[in-house]
Amino acid sequence: MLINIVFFCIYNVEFKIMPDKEKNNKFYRISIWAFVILVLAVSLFWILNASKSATDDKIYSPVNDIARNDGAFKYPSPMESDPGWGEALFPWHIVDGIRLRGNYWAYGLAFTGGREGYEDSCGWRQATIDFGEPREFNRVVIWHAGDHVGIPVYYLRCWNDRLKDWDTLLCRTDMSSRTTEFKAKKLQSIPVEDTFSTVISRKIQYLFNNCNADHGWINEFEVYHDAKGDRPECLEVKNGAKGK
Ligand SMILES: [Ca+2]
Repeated sequence: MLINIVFFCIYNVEFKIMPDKEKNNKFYRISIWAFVILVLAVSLFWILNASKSATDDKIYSPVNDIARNDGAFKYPSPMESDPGWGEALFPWHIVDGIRLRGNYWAYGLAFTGGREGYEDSCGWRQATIDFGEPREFNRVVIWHAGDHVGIPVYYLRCWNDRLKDWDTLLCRTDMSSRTTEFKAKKLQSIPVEDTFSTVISRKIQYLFNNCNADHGWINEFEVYHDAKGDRPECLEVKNGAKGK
């Protein structure tokens, strides 16, 4: 619009009274300046939007996510999780604090099996976070790669060090219906949130069965300890998960 106005003014004020050669030179100069202005405007728009995206907190896990590990520490560790499949076989990606795959196809932890029997028959699969020491927690948010939120049944379990076995925190069979709103938006990464009574444990495990489902693919595994009366509600409401 601005460029059009500039062209119009110059043409009407000066252009009509110039000789042909001077007109051509003027036209080329204006064209070059218009092109430069256009490039600068597009670049500025791109930079501003890139900057806005880079600072968008929704892309990253918050600092109170106790499972988050930027690679500087041995724990929390995701290495007890089942092996990944295909190109998305990186357990550390599920605790790196990045919720979205972005432009990287080979991102997150994808599991074997599933409806198509990738590399293995379908069945029970798990992702485990080992904190390295007992931690208090009462909420989990798992960010699933786009269309991998149709898992028919899953458990959240915590490690019981005294019994040397897993305690079941909850079992859910409604992941698909709870994520309808997110699926309709065709989001790259879809959160599934669960709340439960506060426990103290060294490990948390997401155990699921991928028969009659996509194979399962996690972008991020977040764990929180919300203080009483200080629980964020946005995801909880959207997912319809009231917890215990
Ligand atoms: Ca991640």
